[in-house]
Amino acid sequence: MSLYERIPNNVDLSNDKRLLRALEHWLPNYMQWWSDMGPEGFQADDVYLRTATSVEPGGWAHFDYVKMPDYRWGIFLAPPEHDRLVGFGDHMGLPVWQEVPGEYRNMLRRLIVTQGDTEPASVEQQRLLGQSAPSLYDLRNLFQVNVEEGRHLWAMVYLLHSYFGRDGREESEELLERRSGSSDKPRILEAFNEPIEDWLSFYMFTTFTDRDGKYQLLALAESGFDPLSRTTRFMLTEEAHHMFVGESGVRRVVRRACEIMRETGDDDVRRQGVVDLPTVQKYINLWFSLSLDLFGGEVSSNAASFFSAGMKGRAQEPKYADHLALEGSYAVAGEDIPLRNAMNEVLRDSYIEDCEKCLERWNRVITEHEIPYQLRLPDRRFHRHIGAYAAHRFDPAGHRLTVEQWNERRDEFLPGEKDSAYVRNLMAPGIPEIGKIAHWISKPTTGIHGKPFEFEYVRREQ
Ligand code: BYC
Ligand code: FE
Ligand code: FE
Repeated sequence: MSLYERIPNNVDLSNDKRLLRALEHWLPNYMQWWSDMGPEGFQADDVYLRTATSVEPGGWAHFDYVKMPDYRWGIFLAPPEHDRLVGFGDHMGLPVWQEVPGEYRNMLRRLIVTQGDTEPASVEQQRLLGQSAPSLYDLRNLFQVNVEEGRHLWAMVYLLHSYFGRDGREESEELLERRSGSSDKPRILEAFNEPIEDWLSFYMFTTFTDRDGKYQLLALAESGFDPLSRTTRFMLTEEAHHMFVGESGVRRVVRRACEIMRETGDDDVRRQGVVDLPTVQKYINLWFSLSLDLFGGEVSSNAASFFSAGMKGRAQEPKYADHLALEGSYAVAGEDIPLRNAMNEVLRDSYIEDCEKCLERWNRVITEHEIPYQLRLPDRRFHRHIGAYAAHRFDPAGHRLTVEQWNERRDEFLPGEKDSAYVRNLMAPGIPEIGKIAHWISKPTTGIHGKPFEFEYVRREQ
């Protein structure tokens, strides 16, 4: 079997000479990148992973032990929709594009590269976490997320290779050259240069930042460039698990804190070796605000151009009544902005609404334990670096602070050095033993793919 026959796909790869030639160059560099920047210390272990092998609803995933470097990263597009028409913007009602429209080439390339850049960035951010995993179940979930983000990079590289010629090949190489957190060649978007050094950050990232992924992918799934729409639609099926890992991870941390509070009656549960709820709140403040920045400026002519061109819509565009968005306005930072220019804010609003639901589910756990504490999302103005609120300081309730007040109170709102050190020490080293779990987190209610929690999700190399 040739290397290329091992790539699961539904794009007729074996007959696509152009794509094969491009991949021939790129694949060894990808493997080198994975070995340098992928999960550190576990590359020789057998991991119980799901692999996408088709796009059949319900039947696309295959579960088995695999060593991560042997993972079969594949190329999948959701099935075509017959006679699909552009659903919004200036070309509304015309047939969708199967090739890149010349006038929008740069715009599309930029959207695809920005999307693609986040995928390997997240793997880089998470590469040391394996060493402090609270259980084999969590370790496996981390690696599942990592290999799928790797596949999401493939999805964008497929588009670049197939539709953007030499530029696309160059961009694909650069996607492997930028590095999260590097001062030289950083990743494009800010949240993807932030370190993720402990599991609470990982669960927050997969809750809030992967959820930005969901909303950006939903917006791109509406694209009139059909190959982009079809790739992102399939990526969304994988994204659900990433957000599950995050939301259930935070919930288990919260549950454990509540249990220990009830059991010991100690209101300073750090003394009892778990994460106290005020610290959970600070991590929410950090990762929610970093993720809000990922939607771009509130008022954006880029966003208006993406929409007009029919390249990037709103999440679930068919839900809206007016797909031209030429009339009407949107209230942004106290001003009415022409709707097309407010598309980033419209998407951010859908996202915030979704995040609120997570918070409700976490708070339910606290309420069940009859503890008088509630977690909340900080105001959208809090700790922003992009857009209308970036120039000023705000507290989590959205009240304006002076720079002095902010400096003085920062560690009330965001994890400070002491908080991060506490969380890091609490979690290290990890507990990679069958059926065992760290003290600071509760067990998941179910295992993976019908297996019990006590399953050997990662078989350590002897
Ligand atoms: N950081 O008009 P503006 C995921 C730049 S996550 C740094 O306000 P625009 C995943 C912007 O580039 C989903 N720079 O924003 C999750 C522009 O630069 P120029 C990722 C930023 O262009 C977890 C300037 O500021 N996908 O998949 O409307 C794990 C003014 O821009 C940032 C996408 O993002 C920032 N946060 O929107 C793994 C979809 N924000 O023109 C994966 C593709 C803005 O002055 N990207 N800038 O040089 C887009 O749709 C848009 O590029 C953005 C920004 C929404 C990101
Ligand atoms: Fe992704
Ligand atoms: Fe993801």
